[in-house]
Amino acid sequence: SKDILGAGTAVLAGFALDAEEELLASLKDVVERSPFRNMVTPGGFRMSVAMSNCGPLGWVTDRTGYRYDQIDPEVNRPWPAMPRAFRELATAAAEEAGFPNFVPDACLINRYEPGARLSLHQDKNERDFTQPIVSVSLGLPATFLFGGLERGDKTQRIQVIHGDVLVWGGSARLCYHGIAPLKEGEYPRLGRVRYNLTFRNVG
Ligand code: MD3
Ligand code: FE
Repeated sequence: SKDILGAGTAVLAGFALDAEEELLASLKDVVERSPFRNMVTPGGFRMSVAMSNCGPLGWVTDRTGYRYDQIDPEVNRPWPAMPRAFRELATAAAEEAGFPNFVPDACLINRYEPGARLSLHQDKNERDFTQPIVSVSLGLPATFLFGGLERGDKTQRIQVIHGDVLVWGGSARLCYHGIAPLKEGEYPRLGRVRYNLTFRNVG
């Protein structure tokens, strides 16, 4: 299952399971300081996915556009430091996928409740597209939509579950992708929620 999406991508099933306790404790610490919020897109829509960030740079959107910012605009402070357990998991996963020099400087934390979705988009706010993106799924399962370089290209559907880590590099890096509306459900200990950690080198 490691290369089904093309060179530079990897599906690392269960890769986060050994670190799950530390990851969940660290996630709680981060969102105590920079709480989840539903941001507004440049077009004026409130996102159904609630977001926070940790690390030197955080992804934000508002009526003026998308950007990476050192400051959490909700609390007017820098984003919380990236927890060691987060950083170590991301670098280990990248290395496993063939990116031994990945140094994440941004971690976007997405929270999905049933019905929340992320429509098809490309990630183009980073400087160096040769750097991979590492994604960690926790909690409820989700259907990941993975398309091509054009919005209209046909999409593959990939199921991701708690503990899965996906690495997106190489030719997949600029492909359209999204998350189908989260199905109703309950994950032991976490409840009606999916979290996704997205690690990037933004530069
Ligand atoms: C494939 N988040 O935050 S992460 C995002 O599960 C985002 O919350 C999704 O897309 C989530 O931008 C998916 C995985 C991901 C991230 C970037 C990609 C997959 C990607 C870039 C290219 C191709
Ligand atoms: Fe994305």
